[in-house]
Amino acid sequence: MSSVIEKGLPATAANAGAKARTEDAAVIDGFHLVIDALKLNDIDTIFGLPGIPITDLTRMAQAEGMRVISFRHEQHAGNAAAAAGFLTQKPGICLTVSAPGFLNGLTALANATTNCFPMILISGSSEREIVDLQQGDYEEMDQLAIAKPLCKAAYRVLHAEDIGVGVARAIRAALSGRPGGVYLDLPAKLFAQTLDAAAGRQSLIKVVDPAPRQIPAPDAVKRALDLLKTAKRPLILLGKGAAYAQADAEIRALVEKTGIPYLPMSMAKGLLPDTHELSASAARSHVLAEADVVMLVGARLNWLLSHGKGKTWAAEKGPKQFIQIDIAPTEIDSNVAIAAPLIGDIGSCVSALLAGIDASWPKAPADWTGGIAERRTKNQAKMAANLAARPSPMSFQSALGVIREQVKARPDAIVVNEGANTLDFARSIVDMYEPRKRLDVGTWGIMGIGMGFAVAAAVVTGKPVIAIEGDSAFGFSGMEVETICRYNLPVCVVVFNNNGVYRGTDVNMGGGADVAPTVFVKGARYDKLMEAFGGVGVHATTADELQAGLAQAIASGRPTLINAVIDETAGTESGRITKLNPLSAAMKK
Ligand code: ADP
Ligand code: TPW
Repeated sequence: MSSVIEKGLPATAANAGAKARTEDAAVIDGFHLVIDALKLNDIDTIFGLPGIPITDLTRMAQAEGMRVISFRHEQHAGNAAAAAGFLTQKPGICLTVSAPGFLNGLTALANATTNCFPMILISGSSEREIVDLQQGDYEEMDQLAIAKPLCKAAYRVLHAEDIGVGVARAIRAALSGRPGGVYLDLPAKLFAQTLDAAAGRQSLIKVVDPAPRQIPAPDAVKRALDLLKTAKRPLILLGKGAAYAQADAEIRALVEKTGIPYLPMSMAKGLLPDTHELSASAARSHVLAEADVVMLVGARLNWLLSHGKGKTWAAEKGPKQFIQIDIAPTEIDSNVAIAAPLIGDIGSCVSALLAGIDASWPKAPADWTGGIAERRTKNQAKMAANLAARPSPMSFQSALGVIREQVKARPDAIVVNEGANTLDFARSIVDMYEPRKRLDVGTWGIMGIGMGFAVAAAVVTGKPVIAIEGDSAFGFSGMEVETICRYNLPVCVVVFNNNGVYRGTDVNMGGGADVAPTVFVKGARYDKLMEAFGGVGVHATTADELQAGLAQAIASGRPTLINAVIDETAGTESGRITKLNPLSAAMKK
C-alpha cells in the first residue's frame, strides 16, 4: 500500500518533511487535508510566516500549486490577508506559528474584524494536553481563548476527519452577514494524523453560497423610499461596506437616478469617480451640517462621522433623519435614532430601492445641489494653488499634487495610505476613479497596514500599487520591502519624510540630550532600504524628482521606494484629529 508518507518525491535535506503527493496515495495526512479543503473552496493564496509546526504546510501548499507569500513579520501577513479579503470577497488566509507568531498575527485579525474584512488566521498550536495543564510546552499558549473575544468566531480542530468542517465553518463565519476575522486553531499533532484517502476526500466540504444574499423586507424598502422622497437636502453616505459589497453599478444608478449628492468615506472613494458632479467631498462640512435626510450605505455612525451628533451635524438645528442600509441589524440605532433601517446586503437593498424609483422620481432640489457645486468649485480652486506651488522643501500638497496626476493617468493603480497628515492630505487631494482602489488605516486609524496591504493589492490584482506613507507609519512595516523585492511586486512606496511622527521639529521638554519622543534621525534615506534588496531607490527633494521617480516606477513595475523630503515644520499634531489628544489641565495653567 502506498501513502503520501511513504511515496513522496525525494526529499532534500532542507525540506525533508515536505514530500509531494502521489496520485495513488491510499492515505492522506492533516497537512494535505488542510490544503485540499482550502483549494476546494477556491482559496489559492496563503500569506504567512513559517516555523514549527507549519513549515511543511507552507512547502506542501506551494507544491500543490497554491501561492504562498512569506513575510518577515506575521502582522503584515495578517494585514495582507485582510486586504485580500476586502478586495476579493474571499477570506484572506494568514498562517502563523504558535504563541508569538499567533500573537503577532492577532492585531491584524482584530483589525480585520473591526473593519468588517473577511480573513482567517490559521495558527499552529502546541500539545493540548500540556497546554491545558500548563506544563510548559514549546510556545505554550491557550490561543483559542485569547483569540475568541477579538474576532467573529474561533474554532479548533483536533481530529483530521474534522478539518473539512473546521475550514468550512471558518469560511462561512468570515463571509456571511457582516464579514470579519475568524481564528482557526490547528494543533501540531493534527498535521501528522492520517485518514484513508477516499474518506479524507469525502470529509471535505465545498461551502455553498457562503455569503447568502439578504433581501430587505418590502415594508422597510417602502419606509426608506417614502422618507427619501420627502427630503429637501438629501445626502448619500457611502462607506467601505459599500465598496466591499461590489454592487458598483447599482450604487451608481441610485445616485444618478435620484440626483442625490453623495459623500464617500475614505475607502469608498472611487465607487463613483471623485470627479463626479454629484460628489460632495469638497463640501463635506457643508453637507453634513445642512442635509436633512442622510442615507448611510455600508457606513457606521462611529467616531469617523462624529457619531451622527454634535456640531459636525449641526445638532442645534434639530436632528437629522437617517436611512441606514446595513447587513448587521444590531448596528441600527447604535449612536442616534435611525428612522428607516434597511437590513440586507447592499446589492439587494439598493436594487430594491431602484425598483421603486422611476422616471417620475423628483431629482434632488437644484438649490441644494447647486450650492454644493458652488462650494466644490471654490474649494477646488483654493486647493489647486497649493498643489501647483513649488516650495522647497516640498509641502504635503506639492508632493501629493504629483501623485494625484499619476493616479489620474493610471486610475487602475491601487493607493495604500497611512500616516497622520500624509493620510489626511492624500485622502482629500488624490482623486480616485475606480472602486476598491484605496486601502487605508480604516476604522481604528491603525499604523502598520502599509506594506501588508500593498503586497496583497499587488498579489491579488496584479495592478500597480502606490503606497503613500508617513515616515513614522512606514516604519511599522518597513522591513517588508524585502518581501516586495523578493516577489518582484509592482509596488512604489513614497515615504513622506518630515523627520518624525507628525513633524520633525519637537524639542525635548526636559532639555536633555535625547531628542523629543516624536523626532527621528534627520535626513534619513529610506530609499537605501529598498536598494539593499535590489529594488529601486529614489531620493526626491523636488516635485519634479518625485514625478520622474513615480512615473518610472509605474512604467517599469519594479519595486521602488521614493524618499520624498517634506518640510519638517509642515503638518499638525495627529493631523485632522488633533482634538482627540487629551488636554493636560496642568499644562494649561
Ligand atoms: P466606513 O469606515 O467606510 O464608514 P464602516 O466600516 O464603518 O465604513 O461600515 C461598514 C458597514 O458595512 C458595516 O456596518 C458592515 O456591517 C456593513 N457591510 C459590510 N458588508 C456589507 C454588505 N455586503 N451589505 C450590507 N452591509 C455591509
Ligand atoms: C499601531 C498613533 C497615529 S499617526 C502616527 C502614529 C504613530 C504616525 C504619524 O506620523 P507620520 O505621518 O506617519 O510620519 P505625518 O504625515 O503626520 O508626518 N500605533 C499604532 N497606530 C497608531 N495610530 C498610532 C500608534 C499614530
